[in-house]
Amino acid sequence: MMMGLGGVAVAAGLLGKAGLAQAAKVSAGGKSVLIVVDVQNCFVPGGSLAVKEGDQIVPLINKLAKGFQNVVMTQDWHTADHVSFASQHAGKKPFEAVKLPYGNQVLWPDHCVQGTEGAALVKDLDIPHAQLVIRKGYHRNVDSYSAFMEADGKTATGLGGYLRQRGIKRVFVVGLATDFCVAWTAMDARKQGFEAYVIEDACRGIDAQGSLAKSWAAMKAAGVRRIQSGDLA
Ligand code: VGL
Ligand code: ZN
Repeated sequence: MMMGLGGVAVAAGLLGKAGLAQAAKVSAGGKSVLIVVDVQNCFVPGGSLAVKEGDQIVPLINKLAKGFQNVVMTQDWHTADHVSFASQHAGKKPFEAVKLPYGNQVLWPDHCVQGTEGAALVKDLDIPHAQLVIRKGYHRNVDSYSAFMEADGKTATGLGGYLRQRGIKRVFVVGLATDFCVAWTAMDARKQGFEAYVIEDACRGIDAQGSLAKSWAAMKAAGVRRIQSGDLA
């Protein structure tokens, strides 16, 4: 049978529906947690590392959170002289990369410095039942995009143990930025044996040099499920 572009589109559509039907069966029950990643002033318009439309996801996240008994929030929480800041590397500009002992590190504008207004959670975030706020990236010499594991790949934040001890099996991730902290958190959730879902429309990406598409490919390969908020039961 010949299959033109139209056929491919239909097949893709069917696949999309199958994924949707499966996802719709997945509810945010007691064994699930919503992880709200880095919805902080620095990452929304007006902030030092602003993610385009980063503020627009806040009402949706508030609404989604009402459907979860278990909610964890994260805060990027750097020292003022953090190694991920371009300002700490002579001659380097934000969005360039350097090699560090643990691997490649993209350099960023100064952001989310411990105790500053920029590091505070966005004030319109309205999730009073959130149970844990996990801070990450507080070691001067190591970044931590993931809420589970620092960028050295061996220093745990403790979140995996916390979730396991509470009987959590399924992790839903929303927030900022899709291609960095959301992606790394979701992939590490898989590595630690959790089911992982990223709710795409409740995230926004930085998309530096194709990083958004790359991150979705990496997440797919890691077994992370890409869903939309409307796919939730
Ligand atoms: C993030 C870059 C640097 C994030 C944090 O939250 O995605 N991105 N620090
Ligand atoms: Zn950071």
